[in-house]
Amino acid sequence: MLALFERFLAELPERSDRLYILGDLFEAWIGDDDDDPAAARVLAALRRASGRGLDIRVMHGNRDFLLGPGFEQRSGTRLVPDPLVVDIAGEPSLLMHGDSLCTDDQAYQQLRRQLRDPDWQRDFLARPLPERRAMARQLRATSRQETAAKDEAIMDVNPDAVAAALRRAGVRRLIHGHTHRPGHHHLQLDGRPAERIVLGDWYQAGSALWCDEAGCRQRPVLPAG
Ligand code: LP5
Repeated sequence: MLALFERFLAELPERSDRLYILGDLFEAWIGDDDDDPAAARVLAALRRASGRGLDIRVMHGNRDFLLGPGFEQRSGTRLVPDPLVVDIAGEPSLLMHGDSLCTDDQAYQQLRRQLRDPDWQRDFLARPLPERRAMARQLRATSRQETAAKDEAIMDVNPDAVAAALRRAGVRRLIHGHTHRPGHHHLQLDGRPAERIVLGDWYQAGSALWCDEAGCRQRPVLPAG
């Protein structure tokens, strides 16, 4: 997938206005001093693409919420807040990672509150790199076990949370990832049409959402050959 992502960035058309990466770019980001070789390749690919003039914005995901200013410097990209409202070809659109919409997954929401606590983050980042790496590996393993046992339904977004987020932002289009359930959902919000677009993951193949005046379309990013 790393090579596929490198090629995807290298082949992005010059006329692309902007690329938004809506979180979980990394399997686990343990601090801006991370010296993982795979992460270094991702950073280098981002730097090359931004060096060509591509404007790349990155949002925190539940696995890389510790991306900070050091990451921005090393990648040539800019971090953006979650949620973020942007104008996409004239349509105000709400961009989110998506994890905060999974309100039925209470065990995760409790973990999220802990991990986003600035005091906890300061304490974690003060630990030596190998210790942080071991803790992250342990948490990923726990997460894999837990998600395998959880009811699928509670790991999806909650419809009321979606409606509330759209209303708060005052928009009718939401784009998010996180749930690994790519799709394009048409819904009614206060008697008017709205849409929720869910990005795919990059496990078996890649995928990207292309938006212009005609709307948004998901396109697979496939290995060459
Ligand atoms: O990521 P994914 O898709 O597998 O599952 C998520 C939720 N899991 C997570 C955890 C991440 O996978 C791991 C993040 C690594 C970050 C590295 C930097 C910080 C290292 C911190 C080291 C302590 O987000 C999963 C959701 C799922 O999405 C669907 O929404 O269900 O949530 C869980 O699995 C959480 C469990 O239900 C509860 C886990 C309790 C763990 C207790 C460990 C205590 C450590 C607390 C430290 C304050």
